[in-house]
Amino acid sequence: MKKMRFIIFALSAFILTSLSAAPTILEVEYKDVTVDGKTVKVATIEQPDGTWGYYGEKGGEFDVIVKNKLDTPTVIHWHGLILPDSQDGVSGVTQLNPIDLGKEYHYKFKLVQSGTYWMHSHYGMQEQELVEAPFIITTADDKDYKQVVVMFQDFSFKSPSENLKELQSQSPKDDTMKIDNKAMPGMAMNKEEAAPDLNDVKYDAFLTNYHTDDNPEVVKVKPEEKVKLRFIDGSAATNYWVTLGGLKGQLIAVDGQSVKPIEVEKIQLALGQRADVIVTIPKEGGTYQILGQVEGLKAQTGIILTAEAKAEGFKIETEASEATPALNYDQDFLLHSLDKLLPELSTDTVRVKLSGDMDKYIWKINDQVWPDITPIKVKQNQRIVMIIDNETMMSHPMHLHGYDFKITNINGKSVDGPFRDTVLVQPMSTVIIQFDAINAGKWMFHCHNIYHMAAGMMTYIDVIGVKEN
Ligand SMILES: [Cu+2]
Repeated sequence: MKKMRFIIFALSAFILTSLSAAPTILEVEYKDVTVDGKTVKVATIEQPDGTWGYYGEKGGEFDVIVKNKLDTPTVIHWHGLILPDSQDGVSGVTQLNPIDLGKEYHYKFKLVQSGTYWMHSHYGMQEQELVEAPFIITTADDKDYKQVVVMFQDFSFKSPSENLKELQSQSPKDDTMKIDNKAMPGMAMNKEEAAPDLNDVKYDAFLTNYHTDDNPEVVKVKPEEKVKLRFIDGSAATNYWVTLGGLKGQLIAVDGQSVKPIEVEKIQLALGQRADVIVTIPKEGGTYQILGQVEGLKAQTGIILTAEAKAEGFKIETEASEATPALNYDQDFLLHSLDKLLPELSTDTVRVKLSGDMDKYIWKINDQVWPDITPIKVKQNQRIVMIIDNETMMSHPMHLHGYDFKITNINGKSVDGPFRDTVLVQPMSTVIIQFDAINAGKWMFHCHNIYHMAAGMMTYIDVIGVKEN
């Protein structure tokens, strides 16, 4: 009898664990969007029930099978996640091969963070083809808010390789041209005479959550409801100014990391970055356009929040009345992290120079061009102080895999800045970031502008494991 009871117990335990252990499926697949009356194929990452991306809880296990339903290989990177480098999804560096067409790959790691992250292809220039989705990790507090993801995307009818070819052929062919033309990207010149250079690619549209301005996503809200807007810049080469339709919001986190809340009506969001903003819908209800306006242009995209009963017929103007200025460092000066770096570590300083060769549209880190690089080697369990010098006329959203880093100095000014995984390094400027190199492994460090990355601006940091006694 005892034996029988044990068998039943063992069986039910087995059934329970196998139930809870069923991996989530994420399918990388094609999807249609209609832009200017033309319907074209882009890509997305969805669960079989249509959920876009992944939603998990802090402390839970990320146990996911990625199925490639595209007609090309792919590999998916979990942007901003702290994980073993074997799970980081970078083919040729941490994952031997990409996921071939029709094949799948099993990723597994513990969710030690919470907040707004995202996932995207780290294969070729597939981000421009919108192989991307949100990756949201909630905590118990999140039940107090209506959760709304707002991912900005840039869209081109041309393939990313056609766009890159155009950029390469537009480059100045001789030095005279370089000196005469102040607008040439990437050129070093005097700070006084230089205007920053924005937007290499001329896009056909800007989308939010795959929606165009004439058919925006409409989210129903209630009067007095608290809404957590989870902004993600999932664009391939576009930075945004985000506005809240006249609402005042509390900016509570950037790149998934909590900051001391500040009141905002407008925020800056660079490529790859995220921002969590809480807004409260007024008592009288109303309709609010939550917009991202492209840096340096009038073009805008966004979603609609409405408390109206009849939620139809909304449109977003494709252009604002005025062009925005370039992004700047103001926001990073205002933001302060709630977390601290570890106090007890010895430090190691790493210098990173960002430069460009505009004759050939080549972008470099420490004069090296991916894949011909020697990795930056550091020892595990040290505080890494990374001094990033941008010697070009374009800003570069520099992204480090597997770590959050703290911004500690901007152009010589010490700051108690936020933790981030992507920092927009402004033209002709210097930023110091610091991180505790706790996790050994190979961690990509690159510009998140897909064209700069494809044109060489990528390397990796090899955090070399130290054996514990
Ligand atoms: Cu760049």
